Amino acid sequence: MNAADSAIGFGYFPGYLNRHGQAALVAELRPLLRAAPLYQPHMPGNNRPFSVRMTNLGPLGWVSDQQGYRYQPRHPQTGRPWPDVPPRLLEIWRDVTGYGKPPQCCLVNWYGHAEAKMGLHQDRDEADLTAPVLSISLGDSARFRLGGPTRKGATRPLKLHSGDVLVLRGADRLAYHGIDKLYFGSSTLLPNHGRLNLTLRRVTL
Ligand code: MD3
Ligand code: FE
Repeated sequence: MNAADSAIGFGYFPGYLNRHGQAALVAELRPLLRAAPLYQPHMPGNNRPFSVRMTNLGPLGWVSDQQGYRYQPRHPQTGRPWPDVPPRLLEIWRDVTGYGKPPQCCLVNWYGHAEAKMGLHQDRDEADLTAPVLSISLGDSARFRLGGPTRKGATRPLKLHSGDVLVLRGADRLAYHGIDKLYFGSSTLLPNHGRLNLTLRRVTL
């Protein structure tokens, strides 16, 4: 499937990956998550821990700590460069976004317990806000909320299932969004349940 024609707004590709594709991707991710372990980030300012654990792939990883949000080339705990983005993910990026340049960051979010969520926020730590953002859901289903350009506006719920792909571009690139509910145990993809979300982004111009 090629989605380059949906040049603006948000694209939703339910079931983009079938069960086999999902399992193959998880198998590819396992050794990368051993090399760059999931860790618990903290909020800038109040230093509260995220309920989601994170790691990254690619030349630049998104991190959050008491100093702020930023992209950096190394894992904050191991000090090693992030593992490469696997070719299969670069292929999905090309296929779905049609964007000319490859992603520089694959943020891996791990929702490992029933209460894990992500509050309403914008993704705007990237210098290149014209590039699309692509998200892949694996494992348990979750309720995603997509709002508008301000925090106050109404939000639309969208239930994301394993294998679903979302692309945000154009005006929706700066839409407020979050995950307000995890349907823990709803998928059999991962042995101990939980949800993995992969978010691919361009960072620099
Ligand atoms: C809408 N992750 O990592 S992915 C994030 O499921 C993040 O873990 C959520 O929001 C998750 O920043 C949602 C869907 C998504 C990703 C990027 C977006 C939606 C977006 C960027 C702009 C607008
Ligand atoms: Fe986000």
